[in-house]
Amino acid sequence: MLSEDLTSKLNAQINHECSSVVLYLQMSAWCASKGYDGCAGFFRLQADEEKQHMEKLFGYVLETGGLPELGAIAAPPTSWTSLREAFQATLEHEQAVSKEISILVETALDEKDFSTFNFLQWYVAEQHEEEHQLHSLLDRVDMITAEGHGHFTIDREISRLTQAKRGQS
Ligand code: OFO
Repeated sequence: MLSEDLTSKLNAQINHECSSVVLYLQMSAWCASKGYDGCAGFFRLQADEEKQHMEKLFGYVLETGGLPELGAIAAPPTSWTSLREAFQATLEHEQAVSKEISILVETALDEKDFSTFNFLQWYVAEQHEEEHQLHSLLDRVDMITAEGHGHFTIDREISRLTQAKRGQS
């Protein structure tokens, strides 16, 4: 059985994952409206993955006798000044999610709830991978910008990366 505190923290995380879905869908829409179709595809895929993260948590709360509770989600920003700004915002968003996951892990450990601790390890690994991917993506964006090839090349690069990611899943 989940404690009341963990149930409420896991429910908060379900909502955070929903916020990620909404944010990345909006980013995808902004990219598409600018003609950055490669990046639009990348953010659509990110949104799909966040939905899976949300469903995993939803299922776990249910399985452990809790009641998943969905709350209000704040509207995301609708535009960014550049692709770099959108990717920087994505990295910062994921860093905030990593902190939320760490608090969950800490709570599970404090309560000696090893089942939840074990369940959360998947999220710890996922956050590591997402932050790593975004750091290397921002490095590529900076390299390309420095070389003066601009957004067209960035978009093509992101499109390749998205195809590779699709191939892995
Ligand atoms: Fe992007 O992360 Fe979910 O958990």
